[in-house]
Amino acid sequence: MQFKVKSTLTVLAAAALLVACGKKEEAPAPAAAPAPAAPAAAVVKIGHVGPTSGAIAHLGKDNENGARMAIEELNAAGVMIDGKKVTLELMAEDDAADPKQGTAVAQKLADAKVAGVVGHLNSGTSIPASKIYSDAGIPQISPSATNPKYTRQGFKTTFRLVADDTQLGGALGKYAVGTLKGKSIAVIDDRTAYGQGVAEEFTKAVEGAGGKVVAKEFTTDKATDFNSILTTIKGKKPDVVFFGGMDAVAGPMLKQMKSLGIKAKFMGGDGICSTELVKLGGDAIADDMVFCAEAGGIEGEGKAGMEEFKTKFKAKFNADVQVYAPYVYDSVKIMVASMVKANSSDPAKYLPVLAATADYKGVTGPVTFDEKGDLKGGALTLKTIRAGKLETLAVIR
Ligand code: ABU
Repeated sequence: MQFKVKSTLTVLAAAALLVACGKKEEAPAPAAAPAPAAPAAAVVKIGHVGPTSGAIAHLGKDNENGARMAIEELNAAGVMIDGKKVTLELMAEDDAADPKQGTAVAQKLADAKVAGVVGHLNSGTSIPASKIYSDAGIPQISPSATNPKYTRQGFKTTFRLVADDTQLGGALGKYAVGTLKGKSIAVIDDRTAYGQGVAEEFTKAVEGAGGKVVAKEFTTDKATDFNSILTTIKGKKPDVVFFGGMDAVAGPMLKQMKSLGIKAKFMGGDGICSTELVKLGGDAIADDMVFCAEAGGIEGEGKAGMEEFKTKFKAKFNADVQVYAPYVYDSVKIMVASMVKANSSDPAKYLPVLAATADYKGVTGPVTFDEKGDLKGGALTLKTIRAGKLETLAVIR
């Protein structure tokens, strides 16, 4: 009522003023009340790091797409933290699989105050980066780094969603001797934290199972010519060649083995267990010649969820999953679930909740972290290539 009286008086005064000025115009409408300010959208930044340039860019992009898919799904569903709807923002960075670039990018993410980081893809980048995240108190989940050291540095911020090289090398070594009946085995590694580590674990397991390592050679993760080491190996007549390294090197190595007439079985860890290896190796890969293991595995009812993930991924990115996109997807979702449960995206507040993750139902299987931040009861999936496709042979626990 008070407002009405005031308005009426104001309008009359304005009309009188207009008459006095000799203008005949309608009285102006009362000014509209300002709209209430929309609450500022809370943005939670999540970092992802992988090599999206260089020889294994296909793996880095696969991982990054896993993060993108999780974040888009979470934003579409709506994430509420502390009574507010938050928008998750992906800060995707490229470390080119290079340890120096890895630490530079980790510092960039720490300076940007990301709430958490999923990555890096490689052990050689994840390990040095983990110190930077630990110093900044930022939780980090690697979906693919398998060198045991990564989670054995005493950092409370470091988590891993896959099995490690002790499991990978150990299982593959036993398989080489026990199932493939390898008697003389050659071992090559690429001198990276992953390649050298998994090759050492494989060697220990071969020798423990009574097999003989007849040659130990090394190359680099950037090499393309293996003629010299393969010629040395050929002279030792191995029935199995193990390579600790990634698919981008394994593909050309397989082609050169074929050119040199080396007929041995070829084995490797998760770094070669990709869709891309089939293309890179081409016709140098015969059926049941290549054996590798993914550092995770699902059985039974969980398989349907994984197939659904792969179908959605293909429809969205027009690409098949290489290896670790589902592990990245789960890592992002576990991190955000911890924020929601802690009712805070402040790393100091949600870190204890993340560490206490128990029986989270992911597309990669149930996730429980142990006291080091490792996956409890991690599985492996042993695979071979048949008719140009990766085929699962067994899930090993
Ligand atoms: N685990 C294979 C690829 C990543 C890494 O550990 O370097």
